Amino acid sequence: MRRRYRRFGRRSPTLTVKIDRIELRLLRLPLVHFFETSFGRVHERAFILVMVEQDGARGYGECVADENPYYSAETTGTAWEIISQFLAERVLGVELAHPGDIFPALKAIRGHNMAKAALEMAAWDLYASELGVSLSTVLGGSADSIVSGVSIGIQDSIDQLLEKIAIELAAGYRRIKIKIKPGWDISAVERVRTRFGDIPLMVDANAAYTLEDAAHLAALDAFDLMMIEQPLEHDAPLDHAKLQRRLKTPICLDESIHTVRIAQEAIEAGACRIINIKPGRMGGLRESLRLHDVCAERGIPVWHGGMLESGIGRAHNIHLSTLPNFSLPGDIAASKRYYEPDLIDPPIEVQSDGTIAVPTAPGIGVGIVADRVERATERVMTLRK
Ligand code: OSB
Ligand code: MG
Repeated sequence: MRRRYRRFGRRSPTLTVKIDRIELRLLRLPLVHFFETSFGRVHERAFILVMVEQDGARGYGECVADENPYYSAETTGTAWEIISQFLAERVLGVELAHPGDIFPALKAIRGHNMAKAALEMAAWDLYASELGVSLSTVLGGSADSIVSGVSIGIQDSIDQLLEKIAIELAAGYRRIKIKIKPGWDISAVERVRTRFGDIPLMVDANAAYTLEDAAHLAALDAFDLMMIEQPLEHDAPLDHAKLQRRLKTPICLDESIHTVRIAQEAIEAGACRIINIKPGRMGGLRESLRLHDVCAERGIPVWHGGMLESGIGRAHNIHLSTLPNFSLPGDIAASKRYYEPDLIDPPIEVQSDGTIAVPTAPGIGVGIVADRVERATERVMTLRK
């Protein structure tokens, strides 16, 4: 029992979770700079903001599902439907001992992890706020700052990519990740290495290759990359294992990892040596903590991924990243790289040493600017028991 408490966060003997109101908002924010992956280019981000209320206290969670089902099958539309039609009734007015009990309470609903995560994470924020401690404390993390890297999308030219990298290195970021796809891979990496030497560098293919590209991908071994993230399709753990046997460069999985069990099987099969944790992909913070622990036990380092979150989702990510096996820099960068202004004030900033300070105020510990949220809102729904 003790062990369970430690694994799923700090518990209060008196405080319980009993949500009496849920508010969903569909928001849309323009991106400061377009973001291009192997799925295509985006100039704005639509997402659902979930607010949960308990006796007047509030907690917030950001749903990372996008408008389009490209990175994952979930969308803003499916998440809205699943939260309002299936998840809300399983938590509204239901007394649970801890926010870590929400994910199991939603077990009847298969998948839809991003929808589940947004609701669950809002409840964690509320719980930590009510305890008067930061979310990282409730999660069991101890770091007071986290190490930040950047994810740089595909650009119009390699010269532009090099300029962006120069700017981010000057800002202090401790790891550069570039997106790759067929036709924008080996020569881009080669030019980055030629210009910037042995900077901490990795690539993310967002599932753009197949095992038939193994020989081509093996050419990346010459560049001493920290890892190659999700080279093959999301449903191909055994192909990743075959590819890993042909590569020196460690494979990191992102899109493939939706459950702790899939992660265990992927690790056992040799499909990856590193895992990227995104709580949206896992169904929330409880499952992210479990994945973190399973990876730690098996000697698999993890790092925190990003989904172009606003400062609200970003704050959650910072708190989760304080756990000890987050030993590689995450895709958690300053607000101003994404939104100007962000939904929070003060914004999240990166120090010149490439670190981000963990907010110390209760809950996620950031100030949400109500009128910015209001102005970005396209649709609102309130759910009560
Ligand atoms: O694959 O990690 C990814 C953004 C949206 C969807 C998928 C991914 C990403 C990023 C951006 O790489 C990370 C960030 O800066 O938020
Ligand atoms: Mg990725």
